[in-house]
Amino acid sequence: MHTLQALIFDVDGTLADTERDGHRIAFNRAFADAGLDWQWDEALYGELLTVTGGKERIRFFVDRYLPEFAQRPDFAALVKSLHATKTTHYVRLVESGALPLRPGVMQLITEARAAGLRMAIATTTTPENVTVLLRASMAPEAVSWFEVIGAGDVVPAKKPAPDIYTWVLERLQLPASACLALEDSVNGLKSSLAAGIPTLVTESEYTHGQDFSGAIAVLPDLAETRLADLHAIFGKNLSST
Ligand code: XBP
Ligand code: MG
Repeated sequence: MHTLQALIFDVDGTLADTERDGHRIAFNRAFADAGLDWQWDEALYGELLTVTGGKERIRFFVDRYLPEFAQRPDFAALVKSLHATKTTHYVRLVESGALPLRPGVMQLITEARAAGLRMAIATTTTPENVTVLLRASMAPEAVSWFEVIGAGDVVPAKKPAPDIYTWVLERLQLPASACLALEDSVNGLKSSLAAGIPTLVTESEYTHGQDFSGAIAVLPDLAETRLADLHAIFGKNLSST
């Protein structure tokens, strides 16, 4: 039995709604730069979000809609280069202030810091995307608030695999049951639960209505959630298991 010792945050959809107006736009700009007429509209992007990771998402799109394109001898290099350009566009978008934090996030993080609660990040997105978002939306030094940042390709199997959460837990040197994960998607929830971490879900624009069975709470956002509420939700879950 543990008291709550660390919060582990997902990034995309949890800290900020980054997908529709951030990642999606950046992918489309990278396709245009490469002279490709691919356009991921909002609905199509929702479908492509079933696969986490940008390079993985491009491959999934091609396999599904343009399978002959994947036969090109330079396909692997093209995916890599498209993704690098996409990251440049995404970083620029975040730096322009296009992606604010979701309601309640900053207040909760401020409270957690004041209380000395440990904080970490577990995400499938590229490390650069995380640092730029923290700096632009929280504070120039916000990266240092998070003891461990697990991101991108540090583990080969992305969410819903548990690997990124397990990687973070090892570095925090904490048991899963002493942590609370904050997630927004079914892929993220599967990942944190498979690592054994109690998880609170805040639904995001693309994940609303997904099956969040196994979460200890599902909320529309963190607007009304203070640190005391998280401790209460966490404690209630302990006593019921
Ligand atoms: C986030 C993602 C990411 C971004 C793209 O999932 O799926 O892949 O869409 O990031 P989660 P990159 O919130 O579950 O971690 O292009 O940098 O891979
Ligand atoms: Mg997410």
